[in-house]
Amino acid sequence: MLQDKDRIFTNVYGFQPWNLSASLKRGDWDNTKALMALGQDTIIDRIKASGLRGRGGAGFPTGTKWSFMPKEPRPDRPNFLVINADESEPGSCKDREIIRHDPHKLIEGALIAGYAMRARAAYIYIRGEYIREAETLFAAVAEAYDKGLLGKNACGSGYDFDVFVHRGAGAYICGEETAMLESLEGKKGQPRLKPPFPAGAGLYGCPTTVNNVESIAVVPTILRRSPEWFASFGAENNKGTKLFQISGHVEKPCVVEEAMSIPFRELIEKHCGGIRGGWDNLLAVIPGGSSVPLVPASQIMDCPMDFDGLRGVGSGLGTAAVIVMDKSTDVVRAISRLSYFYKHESCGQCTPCREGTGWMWRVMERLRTGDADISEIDTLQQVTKQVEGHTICALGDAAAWPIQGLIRHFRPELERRINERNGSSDAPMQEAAE
Ligand code: L3W
Ligand code: SF4
Repeated sequence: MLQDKDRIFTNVYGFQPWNLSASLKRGDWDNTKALMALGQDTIIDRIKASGLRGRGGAGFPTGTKWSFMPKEPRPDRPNFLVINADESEPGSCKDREIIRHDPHKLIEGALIAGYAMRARAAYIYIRGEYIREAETLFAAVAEAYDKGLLGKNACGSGYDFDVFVHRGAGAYICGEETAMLESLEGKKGQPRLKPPFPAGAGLYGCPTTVNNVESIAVVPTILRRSPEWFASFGAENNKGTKLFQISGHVEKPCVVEEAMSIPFRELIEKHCGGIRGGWDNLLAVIPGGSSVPLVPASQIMDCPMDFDGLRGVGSGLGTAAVIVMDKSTDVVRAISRLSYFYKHESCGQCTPCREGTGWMWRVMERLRTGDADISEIDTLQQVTKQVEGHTICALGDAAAWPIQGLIRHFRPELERRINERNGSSDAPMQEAAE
C-alpha cells in the first residue's frame, strides 16, 4: 500500500484550504523557476523517464505526446496546451477533487508543462456542471497572477505564460479532445477526424497538446521528487501513483491515491472497507468508467489495477473509475441505462454511432424486459461490431464495449429473462460465466 509520504495529492480530502498560502505550505510553487531552469528538453526527458501515461483514459505516454510539439513555434502559429477538465465519464470524479482541493498543483503543472512544450498559454476546459469547482479555479488562477506566478515573466523565469479557464455547457462529447477544441473555438462540440492530431493542427489550427487534469497536476511533484521516484510505483509500463475513484456497492466509496497496479481486492479492502455483504456478494466490476467492459467477480479479484492487467481480463483502466456491483444489481438494466447515456450523448455526426447507439439501446431495453427473441442477442453483438472502430471518435466504441462485456459474461441471464417471459423456464439468476 502507498505510504502517506508518497502521496502527491496531500489535500485530496480538503482537510486544509485550497488557497495559495496553504498550497505554498504543502510545497506547491516551491522554486518553480529552478524547475523551469532545467530546460524544456530536460523536462520532457524526465517526464518520459517517469513512465507517466495519460490519466484521461487512453494512457498515451505523456512525455512522448509533448515531444510531438514544434520546438520552434512560428510567432503567428503559437503552441497551446489544453487541459481537459470536462470530467463527464460516468463514475469519474477525481479531477473534481483535484480542482476543489488542490488547484495550485494543476496551475503550477500547467506552467511547467506549457513551458516544456513552448506553449504560449494553457486553456483549462472545465465541465459546465462543475460550478463551484470553476469558481475555485478562477480564484486560484487570479491568486497566481497576483503573485507573479503566471503572466509576464512567470515565476521570474523570463517566460510569459497565460492560463485561461473556459466553462463547458454540459455535453459529454466535449471531453473528446477535438470536440473540445471545436467548443473552445466557439463552435458546436463535434469531434474532428484524426489525423491530423492536435499536435499538428489543434486549437485555431495551431499545434496543441490536450492533457487530462491529473496528468498535468502530477508534473511538478515528479520533477521535484525525481522520475525514478515516480517510476518506483506500479508494474513495468504502468508506472506511478494514480487516483482511483471507487463507487457502488462497497462499504465506503472514496477517491484515493494508490500505487498503480495494486490488486483489486487489496484496493477495496484497504480503502473501502470491503464489498457490501462480503466478497461472496460481489457480482461484477466496471473498472475504468462506463466506457470499458465489465469484469465478473471471479476475474477481477487478483487483477492488477493498471492498463495491462485490466486489458488482460478484456477491459481497461480508463479513468480508474471503479464501479462495483453486488448481487442485488440488475446488471442488464445497468448496461441498458449506460446505452441510453451514449445514445443521448452521441453528437450524431457519423451514421454508425447516431443510428447504432439508438438501435443498441432499444434492443437492450427489450432484453431487459425479456421481450426480445433469443436470436437478437447475436444480432446485437453483430451490431456492436459494426459500430466499433467505424466511427470518427471513441464514443462509438464506448457504446459498444459495455454491451459486448454483458453478452460475454452474462448471456445466461439474458436468455433466462427471455425464456421466463415466454413461460418456458424459471431458472434462477446465474452468476457470471467464466
Ligand atoms: C500525435 C499520433 N498524437 C495518438 C494522441 C491523441 C490523444 C492521445 C490518445 O480517447 C479514451 C477513449 C475513451 N500523433 C498520436 C497522437 N495521439 N496517436 O494520444 O489518443 P487515443 O485516440 O488513443 O484516445 P482518445 O481519443 O483521447 C480517450 C476513454 O478514454 N475513456 C473515457 C474518458 C473520459 C474522461 C473523463 O470523463 N474525464 O477522460 C474511458 O475509458 O473511451 O478510449 O491525445 O491525440 N500518432
Ligand atoms: Fe459523434 Fe458518435 Fe461519431 Fe463520435 S462516434 S463523432 S459522438 S457520431
